[in-house]
Amino acid sequence: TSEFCYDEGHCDPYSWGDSYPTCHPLLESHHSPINLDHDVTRDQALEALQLEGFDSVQKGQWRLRNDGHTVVLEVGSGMTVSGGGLPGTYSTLQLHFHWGSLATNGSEHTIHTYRLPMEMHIVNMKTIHPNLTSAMEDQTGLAVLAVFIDVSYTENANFTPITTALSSVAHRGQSVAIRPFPLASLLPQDHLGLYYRYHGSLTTPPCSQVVVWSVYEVPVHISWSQYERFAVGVFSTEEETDQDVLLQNNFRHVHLTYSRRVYASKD
Ligand code: 1SD
Ligand code: ZN
Repeated sequence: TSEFCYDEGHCDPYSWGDSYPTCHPLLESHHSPINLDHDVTRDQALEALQLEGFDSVQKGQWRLRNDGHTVVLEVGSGMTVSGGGLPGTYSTLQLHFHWGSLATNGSEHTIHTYRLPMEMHIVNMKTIHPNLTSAMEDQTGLAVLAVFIDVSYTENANFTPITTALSSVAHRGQSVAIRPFPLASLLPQDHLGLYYRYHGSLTTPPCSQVVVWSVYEVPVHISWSQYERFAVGVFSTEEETDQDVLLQNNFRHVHLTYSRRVYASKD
């Protein structure tokens, strides 16, 4: 696979399609992210997602890793997501982040065209699949939960296991062990029943159209100094390279919905 990036030029999101044909936003294709707007359909049947194992402390170690495109927290097995109209049970694989810079917001989805500072993605794979390759052949093989992150004055202690570890994964390829903590602590504390639902794609190459998206409407908050650890503390380059390049604005542009319906749960 060839390299992809977020910097303007040869490898930015608008040119991903040159190296990854499945990233081309063809007519009627189902790409992500999208702008979430007034034209959503209320679906009273969309109840809150069932998050199993999210409240407990899992055994073993987790791993935080800089892959050059984001910072990923690989969580062990033991957590599943189901209900909320999902076509099956999905097991949680990892979560990762999309952010901006000191001057720009960096969420992937937008609400009424407004971009928030950050977005967290919790990636889950349908349990009937033995591996990602198999899940990527299923139109609903992955379920990603998206959480907007806003910036406020107060530190969010629930995020400190991640934000304090970022300095250990400043460079691409670096990773560090993280002691498991309840994943529910990273979710909004209220209105977990309020989310948007639509069918879309991975927001990174190969942009596979295999994702059932659930985007929580209510954001979580972190402090400005926690945000800075992402925005000016993580590099897309390896440690030995002559020049460090900050990893910033690692979000894909929004796509048209075409004939897709976007649903909103009722809370
Ligand atoms: O960017 C991630 C990518 O790193 C990988 O986790 C993939 C799932 O295999 O998902 C995309 S995203 O669509 O969740 N941004
Ligand atoms: Zn993502």
